[in-house]
Amino acid sequence: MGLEDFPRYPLMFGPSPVHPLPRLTEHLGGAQVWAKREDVNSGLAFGGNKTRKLEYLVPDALAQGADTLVSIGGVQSNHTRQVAAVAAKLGLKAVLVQEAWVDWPDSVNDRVGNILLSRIMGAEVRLDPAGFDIGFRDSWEQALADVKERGGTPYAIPAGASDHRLGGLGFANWAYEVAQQEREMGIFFDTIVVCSVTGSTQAGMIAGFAGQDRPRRVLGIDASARLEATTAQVARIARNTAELIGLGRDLRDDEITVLEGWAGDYYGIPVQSTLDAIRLSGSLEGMIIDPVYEGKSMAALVDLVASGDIPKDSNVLYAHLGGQPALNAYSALFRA
Ligand code: 5PA
Repeated sequence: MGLEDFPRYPLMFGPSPVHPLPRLTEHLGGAQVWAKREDVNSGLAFGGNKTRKLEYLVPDALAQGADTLVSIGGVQSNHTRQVAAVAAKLGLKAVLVQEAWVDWPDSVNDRVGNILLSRIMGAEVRLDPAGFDIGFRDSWEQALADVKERGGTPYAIPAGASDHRLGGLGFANWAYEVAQQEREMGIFFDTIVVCSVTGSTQAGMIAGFAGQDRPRRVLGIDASARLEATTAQVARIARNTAELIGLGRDLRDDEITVLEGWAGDYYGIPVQSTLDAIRLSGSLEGMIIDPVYEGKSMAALVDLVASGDIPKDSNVLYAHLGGQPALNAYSALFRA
C-alpha cells in the first residue's frame, strides 16, 4: 500500500509554487532561503495547508454519503474557513464550531477575516466560549448530533484536519511534490521550516520524506505554546501516516523535531519577534504572513539562519501555510 492507493480529490491549482527569497537571504547573511507557497495553492477562499489535507478527506466523505462537513477551530480559524470553501465547492453544507481559542480584544475579531469568509460561503457558524485545545470537544460532538437529528449525514473533521486517519496524507504528498520540484530545478532542500499546532502538516511531511533517499531536517516550530502536546501529536500522526503509506519501518525519534521558543506564552498572541518577522517578510519580499502561525515560524527561521544553527551552505525551504485573513483581526498592532 502506498500513497498513490488513496483517492485524492483535486482542490488545488496543481503543485504549489517554490521560489527563492533573495532579499531575505541577503539580509540574514546565511543559508539560501526559499519558500513553498500553500497560501496560493488554490482558488478556494485563498487556500492554505488545510485545502491540501482535505484533498484526501473529501473522497472519504463522499463515499460515506455525507451532506454536511462538521469541524472546529478558533474564531479566526483558517482551517474552518477552508472547510467552508470545500463544502461550498462540493455543494455540501458546513457546520463550524468557532471557539474562543485566543483571548484577543480586537472588537472586530469575530466579524472580519476568516469568520467573515466562512459566513459569506454559507457555513453555519457557531460561536462557543471554550478556550484553546486541539483535542475532541463536546461542542463538536453536539454539532455532529444536531446534524443527525435534522436528518443530515455529517462528516467529522477534527481541528486542523489532523487527528483523522487520513490527516497526514496531504503533506506526505507535499514531500513527494517537493522532491519532484527539486529534480526540475536542480536543487536540494536539506532543511524544511514549518509551523506546527495540530500537527498533521509536519507529521505528513516527516512520513513522506522518510521514504526518500537523501535525509533532511524537518524543523517544526511550535506555535501552540504547548510543546509537549504538539510534539506528541506530531509523533503519533507521523507514525500512523508512515504506516498507512507503507514506509516499512518505524520512524526514529530523531526524525521528529518540534522546537519551542517563538510561540510566546499563548497560542494566537504574537510576540515582538512575530511582529518583526511579519514586517521583515513583508518589507523585503512582499510576502505576507500572519501573527498566529507563519509569523512565528518565520521568526524561528530568521534566528536559526542568523545564528548558524541552519548552516550557511544550507538550502532552507520555508513552508508558507497560508493564514493571512486573520491579519484583519490584528490591525491595531500595525498602526504605527
Ligand atoms: C495552521 C493551523 P497544523 O495544525 O497542521 O500543525 O498547522 C499549523 C498551521 N499555519 C500553520 C497556518 C496558517 C495554519 O492555519 N491552523 C489551525 C486552524 O484552525 O486554522 C488548525 C489550527
